[in-house]
Amino acid sequence: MHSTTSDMRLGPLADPQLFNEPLDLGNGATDALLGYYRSMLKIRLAEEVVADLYVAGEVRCPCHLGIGQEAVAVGVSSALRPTDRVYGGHRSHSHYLAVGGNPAAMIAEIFGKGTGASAGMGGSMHLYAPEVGFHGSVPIVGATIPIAAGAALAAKMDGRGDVAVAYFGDGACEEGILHETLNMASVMRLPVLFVAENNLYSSHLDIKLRQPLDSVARFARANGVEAELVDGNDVVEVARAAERLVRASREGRGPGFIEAVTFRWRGHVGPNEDIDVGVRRSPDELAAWKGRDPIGRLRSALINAKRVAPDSFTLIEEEIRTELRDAVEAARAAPYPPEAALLDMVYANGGQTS
Ligand SMILES: Cc1ncc(C[n+]2csc(CCOP(=O)(O)OP(=O)(O)O)c2C)c(N)n1
Repeated sequence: MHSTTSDMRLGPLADPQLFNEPLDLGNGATDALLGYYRSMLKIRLAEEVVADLYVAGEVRCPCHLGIGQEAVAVGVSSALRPTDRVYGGHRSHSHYLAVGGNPAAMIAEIFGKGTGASAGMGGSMHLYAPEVGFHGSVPIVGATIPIAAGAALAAKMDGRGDVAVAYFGDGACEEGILHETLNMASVMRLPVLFVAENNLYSSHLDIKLRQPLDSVARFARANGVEAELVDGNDVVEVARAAERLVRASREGRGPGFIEAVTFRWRGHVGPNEDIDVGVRRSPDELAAWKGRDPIGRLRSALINAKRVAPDSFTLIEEEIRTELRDAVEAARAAPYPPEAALLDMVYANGGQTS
């Protein structure tokens, strides 16, 4: 944890020259740490594949890549189980994959194929894998925050200790719905974890131009919701915070809020690094943030501590690349959904209007 309850600024966490060192692994089990590594690398490589497909003109679906932000979803997901109810937004490949969403279904969805996670009807911003606890992502910024609270109410009524999770960005914190939901979740002691990925930008606007203070955890504290400000590029730290807050929710102690400070390496949307269009994003800033690479920092720590032989990393990467290659081939070969099915998933009655 990097803050006290009175802090309202990110302070050193927003400085990309800091926190570049290998992670402090503490007494974390090597198997679990290697699991985080595998999961983060799968997300990274899957998004690189998507970016390449876009550049090649093979897919045309708008894709918001979260390359650089992988540790947030992987750390949070380490505290979750498949009966929990996770919701994302427009930049949710990592949220879907980290709970075990099938990469092949995600890639097929981006191709618009019938085998996709939403039967090819939604694309990158409408992922869905309820069998692993991912109950959907929606492109309307902030839209899934109250839905997660509703799912948390249902979980509370079910009484089995399940929790809901809402992922959103710092930009979504400027919408009234976050504040209304925090208030209600706090009053009703709902088992919901709010996860704000503060990547310092909303589209192309620096948070300093949008908010008087740059730490969004202040909104949680104003509503009596326990909040932790963490280095979002430190998967161990994110996992520790998630574990603590999720446990509290499961035990009936109400909602929690994680503010994970991170940075996306690519543009707001699309495959390019948008160093030229941001108000303040410069090549130097991006290069510095790449030095705070969540995957590289875990890998170095595991190697330095002699917990994992370097060969193991090669093997993991090969396995993931093979899985992704197969996923792309399957997506290419899959059929588009039939035109007659266009309205099947829009209305509860299958498109019948009378
Ligand atoms: C209600 C609504 N307003 C505006 C948009 C356009 N829009 C899409 S993403 C985005 C930026 C969101 O920023 P943030 O919440 O910080 O998430 P990030 O993109 O940084 O992951 C905006 C303004 C939208 N999709 N929905």
